[in-house]
Amino acid sequence: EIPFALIEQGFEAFPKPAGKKFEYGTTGIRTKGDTLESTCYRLAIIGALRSKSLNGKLIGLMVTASHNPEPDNGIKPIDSRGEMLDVTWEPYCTAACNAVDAQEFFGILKKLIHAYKIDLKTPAKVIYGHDTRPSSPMLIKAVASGLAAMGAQTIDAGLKTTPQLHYLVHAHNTAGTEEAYGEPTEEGYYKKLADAFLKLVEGKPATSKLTVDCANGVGAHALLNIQKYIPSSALEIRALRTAIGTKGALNDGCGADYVKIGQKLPKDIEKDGVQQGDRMCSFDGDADRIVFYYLRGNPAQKDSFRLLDGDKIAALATDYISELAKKAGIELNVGCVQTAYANGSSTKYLEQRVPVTCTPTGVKHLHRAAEHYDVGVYFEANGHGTVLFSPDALKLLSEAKPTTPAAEDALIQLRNLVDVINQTVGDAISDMLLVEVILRSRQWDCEEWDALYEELPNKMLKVIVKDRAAFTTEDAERRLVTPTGLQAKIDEVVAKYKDARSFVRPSGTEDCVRVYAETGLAAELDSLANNVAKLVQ
Ligand code: 16G
Ligand code: ZN
Repeated sequence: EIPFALIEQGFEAFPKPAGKKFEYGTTGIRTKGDTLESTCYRLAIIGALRSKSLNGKLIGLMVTASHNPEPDNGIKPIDSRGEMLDVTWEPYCTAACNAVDAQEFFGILKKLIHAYKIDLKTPAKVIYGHDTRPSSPMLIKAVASGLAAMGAQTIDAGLKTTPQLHYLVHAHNTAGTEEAYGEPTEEGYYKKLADAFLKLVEGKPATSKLTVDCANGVGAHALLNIQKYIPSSALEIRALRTAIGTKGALNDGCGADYVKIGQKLPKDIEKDGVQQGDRMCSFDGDADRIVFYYLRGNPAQKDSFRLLDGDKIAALATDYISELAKKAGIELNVGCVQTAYANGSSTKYLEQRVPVTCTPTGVKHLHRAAEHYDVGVYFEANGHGTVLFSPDALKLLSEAKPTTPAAEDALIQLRNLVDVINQTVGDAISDMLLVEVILRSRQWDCEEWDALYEELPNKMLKVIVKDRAAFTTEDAERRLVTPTGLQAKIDEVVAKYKDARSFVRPSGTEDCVRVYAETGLAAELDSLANNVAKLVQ
């Protein structure tokens, strides 16, 4: 039986803001933090049911709004293998969060229980964590209350990066099995990554120091901690924007999103003595994204800023892994997954080397597509991504019997790469180490990496519209289906520019529509972007 009476108490204690409509978006439900208590309470109950439906496996609930402004927050359920929640559950989540009274809410729960044949006697087990936002403690209370009403067994993971919570879910559920992913603790996470990293860079001369912008978020905490396991002789890190406790600082003028969208340095970073050639990177607010950058040539010049985004990381990783596999004498089908935001030059570069798939925006889509390859490298241009090794690939790697020392060395590198890469989701800390390993191994700095290909000039605009739901897309978001006739008009505009590409899609995380534009001629970029944006308004 479902404890309706108990649930109803919390339902009334965490009332839904009148008139507010919630929607399960790209990564769960995300909006202003002070409107989310009812949602957190209700998703906790659904989370408990999800765990029951998976035979009592641990599932996760992460309270975060990633790169969004500090007053925003969100809640993201994590499935039992550390991946995003099964998409067929999303409509139930949306409906549950919008239910106007307890009766409607119970009706939705009953439907869910029926649809997934959930045995209510199965125990539920849920782990929850949060980032550094001021609204997090209040929302965590609502989560805990929902789980208590369901009698779920809980683990309060406290302050965590999003990828750490994904790691913990997967590590808990595989503990003691053949696929054990790692010790299911935060320390275990640091140890696993650090051990693999140290093995990978052993004997390779250290390059220059790495400057890290932690977005004044939880990434600062994780970076500080992993440095306990990675001595500065192995990786010298200069951590900036680490003010976790400072009100209003999170993602403000810093972080991966600020750098990527603005194609510029974090605000005022010159004052920290950043110099030409310094290798720098930025995390986002929950440390599941990373972009790198440096200043090339005269720092006073506007175009000296050079971004090495998710696309460049994908190119770097794809080449490296393909080479290692070849050296190790192992047949691995390495493939790459991108979204429409991937720079045209990166797609061209990758397509000359490996199969490339394009999916809609959002990790859940990329992740699933990457599972179709032996080694699936997936990165969004914004810096969210990872590399997945399939069970078959892992088997090949563990059983291979290399015949030469060079092949053996390559094989060992590949095995350690699997461990340094967070296999559950994109992870700024893990991706940072991956990039450092590859650069070290090639004895490259940013300039050599940057030279893989030259990006086409590109730009993203945010357009506020009356109803973003009126915008629907097809072909992995590259074309609009509705509003009717709009795509034809966009095509007409784009045709007027050389080597141009542009598309329009509704944001899955903000109330706006995004316009992406890319052209062969930098001087025409603003004109293209503005003309497409005009069509949308
Ligand atoms: C979320 C997604 C990110 C995506 C972004 C797009 C995850 C974990 N995060 O942050 O991958 O690029 O949304 O936002 O899936 P948008 O729909 O507002 O453009
Ligand atoms: Zn994020």
